[in-house]
Parts: sequence; structure tokens; C-alpha cells
Amino acid sequence: HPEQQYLDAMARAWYGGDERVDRTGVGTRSLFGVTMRFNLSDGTVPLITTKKIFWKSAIKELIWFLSGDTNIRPLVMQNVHIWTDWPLDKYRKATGEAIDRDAFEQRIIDDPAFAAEWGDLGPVYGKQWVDWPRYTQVGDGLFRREEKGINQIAELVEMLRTNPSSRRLIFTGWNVPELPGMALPPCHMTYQYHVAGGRLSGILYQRSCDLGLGFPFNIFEAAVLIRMLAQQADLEPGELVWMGADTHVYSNHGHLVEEQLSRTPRAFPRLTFARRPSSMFAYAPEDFVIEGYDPHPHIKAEVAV
Ligand code: UFP
Repeated sequence: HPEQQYLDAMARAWYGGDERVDRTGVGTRSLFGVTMRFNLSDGTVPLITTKKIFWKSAIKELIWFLSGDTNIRPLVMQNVHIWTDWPLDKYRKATGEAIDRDAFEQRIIDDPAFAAEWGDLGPVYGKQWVDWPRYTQVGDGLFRREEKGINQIAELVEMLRTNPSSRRLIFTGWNVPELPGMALPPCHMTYQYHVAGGRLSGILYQRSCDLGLGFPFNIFEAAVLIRMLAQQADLEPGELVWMGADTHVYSNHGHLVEEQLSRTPRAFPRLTFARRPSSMFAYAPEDFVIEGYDPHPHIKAEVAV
């Protein structure tokens, strides 16, 4: 079963990984350099079955990336909580207020000015994907930042349509000068595509991967992206290759590893689209139809901020 690649990585990291003190202070057990391959040509998508993944949140996150938004407000309003902990942590540290997560999210929803001040993550994924800053020289040593940046996704679709044999079918979130302003520098940082025999394959390079919480979302979204790009460029899906650099399990996720390794993976579900939206930026959550997802029960785990 293809999910076995994931379970093997978890086991190898947990039982034999390098024990490290990481940025968050939680501690991880790490592997460096892990590759996995998932066949998408049969219409399935790698949605982890050894615990229930809230895949609708992943779809909403992906649509949010493509919208270019970097504020958590639209996510929170759609009941998606995956990015709340970073602004919450920042707010608590800055104000000393012992606000709980629900109250913080409620303020983000109720008060747009509060959300603008405290809910923004800086120029993270979405900003770089569809609005990478563009500068024009206007004088000697003088540059103007153009109002509209570069839409890497739109350019990618155009290239897939007009020059599918290109070796430059890439988009990336790793904008070096803008990294300091981001709540989290991109983890799933570079995506490259390849067309062969009318099939679209993709590689995701992920510099840092939390196998317990991040990976199931990252791999599913990368697969869904290939399906969306294929739909937009009139291609069939091929294969997703995942390359992880620092691939780790947090020291407080042992229960995840043990429980998931005790479970038998089930068949991956199939993804179909309810319609063909007019562009990469016109998808709605209802357009994604997942059939045959029958996961084992959800397992709770703490996110390291
Ligand atoms: N992380 C992921 N996937 C993501 C994401 C974060 O696995 O999509 F945004 C994890 C990886 C790491 C932490 O455990 O978040 C980021 O920390 P650092 O920047 O120190 O690598």
C-alpha cells in the first residue's frame, strides 16, 4: 500500500532518527532526505487513512493560498484553525493577555481591524505564489515596487499549455529577502512539474516536515494541486514525488506513531471535480468530490509553534 511509505518514514524517524533540539523547543527525531512516490493516474489521491484527516480544511487552505491572502481571517471564518496558533502566540507574547484560542478566533471574526493587526502571517505562501513582488528600475539605484506582482501559478498554467516539455515548470514560496517577515518560512517550498505522454507529474520539495501533523496535509494538497493544474491544462494526472529534507516526528507525537503503526492502511479515496472552473483561481470547496474515504479514527496531537 502506498501509505506504507509514510508509515515507514514515521517508524524510521521515531525509532532511529537523530534526536534534536529544534527551534520550537519541543524536540524532534529526524531523518534527512526522504523520497516517496504516489501514483495519481488512477484518479486516487494520497489522503492518509491510518487516522482521519480533515481534508476539507486542506482544500480550504489550498484555495486560500491561491487567493493570495495571508490573513487567517478567511480561514477562521470557514472553521479552519490550522494557522491560528502562530498569530495567537504572537498576540499573547506582545500583550501578555492570557486569551484562549476560541476567544482569539472570535475576535478575529468579529473585528476586521483586529484581524488586520493580529491575524496576518506576513508574506507567506499565497503572497509569493500569486503576487511575488516585482520591481522596476526608475532611476539610478531607484526601484519602484509594482502594484501587481508576478502570478507564478498563472504563468505555470500558461507554460503547461504552451511549452509542456519545459524543464522550468516551477513555482516557489522561498523568497529570500521576504523570509524575515513571514510567521513561518515556507515548508513546502518548491513545486516542479513534468509532462510526459499527456500526463502531469509533480515533485514537491519540502525543506522541513512534521510527519505527524504537516505531512498528511502537504501531500494531499500537492496531489490536489496536480489534479487542478491537469484539469486546467487539459492533461491527465501522472505521479506525485515527495522529497523531504528535515523529516521529523515531534517528541510529543509518540502516541501518533504507535497508534498509526498499529493500524492497517485502507484504499486511498478518489478525487473528482464537480465542474471545470474557469481558472486556478475560481475553485470553490464544493468543486472537490472525495469518494471512498474510510479512515481510521482521528488522533489528537499538539502542534509545535
Ligand atoms: N510544517 C510542516 N508543513 C507545513 C508547515 C509547517 O510540516 O506545511 F507550514 C512544520 C515543519 C516544522 C515546522 O516542524 O512546521 C516549521 O518549523 P521550521 O520553520 O523551524 O522548520
